[in-house]
Amino acid sequence: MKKKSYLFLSVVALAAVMALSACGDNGNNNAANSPAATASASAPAAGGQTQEITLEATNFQFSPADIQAHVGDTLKITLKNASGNHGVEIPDLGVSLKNGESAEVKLDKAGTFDFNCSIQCGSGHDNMVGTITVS
Ligand SMILES: [Cu+2]
Repeated sequence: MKKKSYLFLSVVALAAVMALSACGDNGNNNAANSPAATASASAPAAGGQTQEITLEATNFQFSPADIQAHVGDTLKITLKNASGNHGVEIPDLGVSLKNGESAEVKLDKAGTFDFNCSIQCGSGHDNMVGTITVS
């Protein structure tokens, strides 16, 4: 009976020892040179903020016409007619405002909510639209 199995085990053991010792090499440690994390300059992405928005209506547009918000935010919207006579309605959010009126809406779902002028104000009435994007 040959003792091949003992020989095999010895080779394996030797290989294992060599592999372990190879890990002893100390690589360059550049942690000290790492730049400090740059301060976050952007607004927090999480919802829960209250945004006060004065929607200014002129002949014939709203400003701002593109409103961005996050789920969980509350929008306080006030309509202000700067020229002409306009109203605003946001059908999907159940909001309808006349000049000088305000409404507070809690945004509890993501989506795109269109708003439009609610008073037949003239030739550009159909152009008076905007969007609230909630993400
Ligand atoms: Cu109108």
